[in-house]
Amino acid sequence: MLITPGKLLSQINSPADLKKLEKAELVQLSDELRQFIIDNVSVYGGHFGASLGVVELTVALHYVFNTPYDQLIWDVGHQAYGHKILTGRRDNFHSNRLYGGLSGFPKIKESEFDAFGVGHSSTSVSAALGMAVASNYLDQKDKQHIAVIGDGALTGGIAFEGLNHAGVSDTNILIILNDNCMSIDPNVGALKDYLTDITTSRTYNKLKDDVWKLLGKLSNFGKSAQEIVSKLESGIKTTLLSQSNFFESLNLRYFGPVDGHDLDHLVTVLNDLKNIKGPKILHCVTVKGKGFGPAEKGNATTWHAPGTFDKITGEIHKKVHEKPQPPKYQDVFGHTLVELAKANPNIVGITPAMPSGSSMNIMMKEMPDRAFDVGIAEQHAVTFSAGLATQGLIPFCNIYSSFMQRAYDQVIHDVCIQNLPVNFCLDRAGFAGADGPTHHGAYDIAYFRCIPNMIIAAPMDESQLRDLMFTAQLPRKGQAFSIRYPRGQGVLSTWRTPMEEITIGTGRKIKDGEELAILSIGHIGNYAVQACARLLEKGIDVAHFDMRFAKPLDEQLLHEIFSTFTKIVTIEDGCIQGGFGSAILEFMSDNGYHAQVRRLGIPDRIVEHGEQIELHQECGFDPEGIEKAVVEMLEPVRSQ
Ligand SMILES: Cc1ncc(C[n+]2csc(CCOP(=O)(O)OP(=O)(O)O)c2C)c(N)n1
Repeated sequence: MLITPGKLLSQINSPADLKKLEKAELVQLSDELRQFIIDNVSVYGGHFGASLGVVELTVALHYVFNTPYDQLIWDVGHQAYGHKILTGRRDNFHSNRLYGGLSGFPKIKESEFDAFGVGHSSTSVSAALGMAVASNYLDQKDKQHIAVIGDGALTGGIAFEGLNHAGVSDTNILIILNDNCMSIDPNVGALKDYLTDITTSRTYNKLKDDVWKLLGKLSNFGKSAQEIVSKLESGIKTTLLSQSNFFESLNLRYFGPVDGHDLDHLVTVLNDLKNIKGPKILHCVTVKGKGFGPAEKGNATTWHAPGTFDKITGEIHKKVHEKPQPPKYQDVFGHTLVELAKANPNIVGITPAMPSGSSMNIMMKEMPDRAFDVGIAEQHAVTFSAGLATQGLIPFCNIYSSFMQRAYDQVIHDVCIQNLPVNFCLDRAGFAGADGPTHHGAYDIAYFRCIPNMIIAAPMDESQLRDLMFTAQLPRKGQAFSIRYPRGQGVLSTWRTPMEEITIGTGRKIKDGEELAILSIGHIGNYAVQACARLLEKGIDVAHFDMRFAKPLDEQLLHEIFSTFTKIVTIEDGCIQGGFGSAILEFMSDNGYHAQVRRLGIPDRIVEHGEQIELHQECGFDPEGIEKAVVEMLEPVRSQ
């Protein structure tokens, strides 16, 4: 279904067209842009509230700055739909996040207007600063570099590292703080409180207003503008010694707060800031979901990425199923953690800014003093968990597989070297789906497998997830325990199964067979079950083992397997290089077995976005792909 853009928006094929509009027309354009986003997302799904919140900012930025020469970097990038639509991707926007379609995030190879690829948060300041330093070096001193970062993304450590460096740089960098008091869930931490304080402080804002009044006249001052700003600033600093500004103390000129929906004012302010050299920050206050009643007034977390909905009533479409559906893995995690925590007072939960996404919110609600949202701070989440473990607590630190990449050193240095029994639950392991390569949980088996003192497990169903979590909270000798599971539903119709211990490093036989053995790990093993059934219909009877652990491997079971089979297929929803299949190859080689091993999994290339099943098919490890691989391996034998 093609969505028709409004009258003005239909004329905008690039920011150059936007610049032809009168300033007075920009409000109408913003309304049309907002409506176009609503029309599209209500039908096709995707991120929503964040893009609506920056409509005016997006229009103003492209109106004032000379993109793509000026570099505009959106932090995380889930709010960049308006940017995509204004930069030549309007007519293709209905393909957003679909297989083969536009990416849901800015991406260098998608458009020259996407200055930097994003998806993981808090990178914009560092990237913009790198570009700004390069521009100085390349003598492009007129070039502007703008990072748009949310108050949520600002809680990430790398953002602070960027600010710290930016403050001592002589660069044309403008950081726009898009402050809507929300992360996906309500934002957390002392910085959030500080931002609220600074937004509501009367004294501070009165003085800042004075600066604004003068700034409006800056163009008349020419070169002396800089001097005037400096004077005013030092005046403010002296007056507000007791209430010093965090950003200014880092040597960043702080402007604002301004109303991020007042387009006219935004255009004026951005034009003024263009003339002020040096690193600076503009604090914009916006409303997530702005302009769409149900999102603006409703639950901002729900409207972060609501799925499809009725754009008139705001009713979110729910899929209707004839049969009861299996629960989502994340919910099984959330409920099971509470169940375990009720029985074991030492259990605590940690999430870096994903209470809803990981279902840690269930524990946060039931046991607020034992479950922590630490902000978008994966590194901190891991080391904080390590600290908790030193005192005998049993942390369950839930981090999406791809976000765990951020905390690799912390896992090695703070957890594994110190033999601390921290439990990691890695949600969204395997293909994330529509979020694409930045969010695929492809690497965790490989990157954890080489770390000593690390146990790596993956459940094939919800009941196993519970058993693994139960096992993980039992006393053990100082190893980390990683349990990975995918986005979406499990396979059982009920999740509240009785829990029992699984001996660490043991697999299980799912099915006997003759000619070949399939070795799977995790939920993807269910595809192997389907493939075995299809093969059986063709008269091919292969064995299937659910290995459950990639580390330690079930060596006893593997000895049996390699003594019986000379053809092995391994399957994992993770990278082939260095992953579970590689572990099997190592076992084979180390023990002097000779078998033909075919490894199925995520290949050594970047796999783009799409439905999970589409990506499994592309990579050849959907049930049909597995069947094909088995048939190919058996072919020479069978045709003899
Ligand atoms: C490293 C990392 N951790 C977690 C996320 C998941 N995530 C995506 S958007 C978001 C909230 C961002 O909040 P903010 O920057 O304030 O933007 P808003 O959505 O409020 O506009 C989070 C936690 C991520 N993208 N990257």
